[in-house]
Amino acid sequence: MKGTKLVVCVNRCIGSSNRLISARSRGMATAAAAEAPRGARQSASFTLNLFRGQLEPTQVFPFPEPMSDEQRQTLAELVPPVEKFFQEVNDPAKNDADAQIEQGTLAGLWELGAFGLQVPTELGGLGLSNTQYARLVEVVGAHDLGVGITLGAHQSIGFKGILLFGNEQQRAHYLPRVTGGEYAAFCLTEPSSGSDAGSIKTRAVLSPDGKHFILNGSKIWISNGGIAEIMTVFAQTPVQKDGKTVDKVTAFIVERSFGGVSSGPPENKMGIRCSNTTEVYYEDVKVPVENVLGGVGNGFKVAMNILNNGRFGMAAALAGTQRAALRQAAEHAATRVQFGKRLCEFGSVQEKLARMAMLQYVTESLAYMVSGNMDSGCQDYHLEAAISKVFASDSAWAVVDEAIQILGGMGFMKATGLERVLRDLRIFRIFEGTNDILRLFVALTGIQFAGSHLQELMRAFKNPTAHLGLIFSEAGKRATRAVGLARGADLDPLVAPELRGAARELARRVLEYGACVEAALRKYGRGVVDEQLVLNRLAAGAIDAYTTAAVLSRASRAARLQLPAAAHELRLAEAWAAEATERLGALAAALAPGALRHGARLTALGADVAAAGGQLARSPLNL
Ligand code: MYA
Repeated sequence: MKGTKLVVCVNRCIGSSNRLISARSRGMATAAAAEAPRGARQSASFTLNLFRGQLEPTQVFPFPEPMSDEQRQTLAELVPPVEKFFQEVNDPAKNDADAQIEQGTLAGLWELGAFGLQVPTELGGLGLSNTQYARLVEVVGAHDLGVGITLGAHQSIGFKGILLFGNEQQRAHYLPRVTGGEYAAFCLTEPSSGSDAGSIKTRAVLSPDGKHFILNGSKIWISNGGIAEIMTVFAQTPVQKDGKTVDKVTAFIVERSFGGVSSGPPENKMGIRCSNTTEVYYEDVKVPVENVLGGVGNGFKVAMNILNNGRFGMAAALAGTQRAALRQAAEHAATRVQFGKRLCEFGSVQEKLARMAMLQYVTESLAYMVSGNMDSGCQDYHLEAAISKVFASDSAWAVVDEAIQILGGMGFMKATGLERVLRDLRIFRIFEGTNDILRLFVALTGIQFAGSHLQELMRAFKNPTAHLGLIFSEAGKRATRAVGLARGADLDPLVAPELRGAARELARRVLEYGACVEAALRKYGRGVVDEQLVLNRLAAGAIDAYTTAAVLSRASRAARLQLPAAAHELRLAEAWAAEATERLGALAAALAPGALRHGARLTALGADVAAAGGQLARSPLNL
């Protein structure tokens, strides 16, 4: 009976597309279900496996050490001049006030090679790995996020498609140019297409002679939009599918010099003011067919993979931002005297500093874990990269806000610089995939993965003699979980002795997490894609589990190598793990009917407010 019920719900659920929001999703789900792949996908991703209640340690333990001695040496030579440049040449306050970067600063950055960090040396770049790049980006993030976006929009997304998907000619033609002084931009977002990236309207149609695509449309909020000569542009193109002509997204390399490309004035923004953000218009732009990037009709995947590939950079930059803010707050707390004591002697200030240090430590651990995994050739890192972006941008906001709180009135003054950083930070929770969308993306992708494994189990039941191993292991897992005897994966050999308790707790919570996912699959079936409150809670759980594993791994490495701050790192990791696993322990209750009834109460209230166009309750004064 139990098995039958599971088959029904799994079949209902897993074939569904994980389209996130739009109404199109429901229509597409049926078609996708019919095409559901047979056989469950295997993955070494820590986060994907969480959704099956499985703690997969390979990408997390031991902490990645991807740099060769030579790479370490190169990095050691690069960091000091970049630090010096940002301390002595770049003026973040002036950049912010002028809403542009000083020409001398830009020239200096080109000179340093900062615009081509990961381009192979033979094509004019510095040829750095992701981990080396992360370290330099951390320096930029500690000093000037507006400059960071100019650099990042250029190389993290602007020409990244050419680096990742360009053919030999495209790479040879364009990469020397983007390292030699020509700016690049990534042009995806449109007035009616923000989070719903697949709904873009810009179109490109093949010319009658078949030599060009004729591109028409417009893009908004394009970083480097007014200065870029070379752009990765996404447009709908007609393609043949099952005998019909349908629109599919294609990526193009577009040069301003092709003609028909123009930009609006720089946007007047809350933060990252010195970075250039404009609209970009395309009017009958003739794009040579050779400039299709990644194949006609493959543009959506090209866009997603560029974004996946660059997200860890945001975590690295924001680890630097948090480190700098924490330093400022700690220095102030150590010197400012009130009520006859230094601020740092008050428990409430100590708690704030501790929390800020934990968030910075977690962010930094995520950045280097993802970059290290990518450098080791791992392909399945997109959920971890999304988590690193979400966690880093939420944490940086909290850390800089608390730094301002500790500095008090001083923190509110422009002279301290923190108000600028807070303004700069606000956009990080919005762009490169809003945190809200990325949380849904993590939850839905994970659920789909878990669903495919459950479906495989159900298939095994149809022919039990051929699949006894799978059936016994899964049945055993469920039975021990049901009677509370399951302990989860044994991480003892992988973590420092001081962290074994925390690691066992994590392993136990991961098992429970898998049970929560399975319960959601049983309860909602395919409808789970529309249960955003459930999805958000599952995403929060995945973030807690992954961040805990990351810090347990990093602190264990510190202990193993007897790093100077190892004892402190162990305590940071233990403290984070205690808080995060406690939240994980509360997940089942958060998904229980009572808690969800409260969620439903909130969604109903939200719908009322939206319908009324604001607060329904009048002022008690009724005036
Ligand atoms: S650039 C603009 C950023 N815009 C976005 O990020 C858009 C956000 N939207 C999306 O990501 C997608 O539309 C979502 C999917 C996720 C909502 N990896 O039906 P679907 C596959 C791989 O779910 P949708 C900016 O902000 C999926 O499996 N594959 O799609 C500049 C499916 O495949 P298949 C993925 O419901 C900021 C297919 O696609 C992914 O339409 C400047 C369709 O999926 C994925 N992630 O929505 C930053 N997602 O068909 C500067 C989906 O095979 C950089 N799929 O089943 C700063 C750097 C830091 C500083 C550096 C200093 C130097």
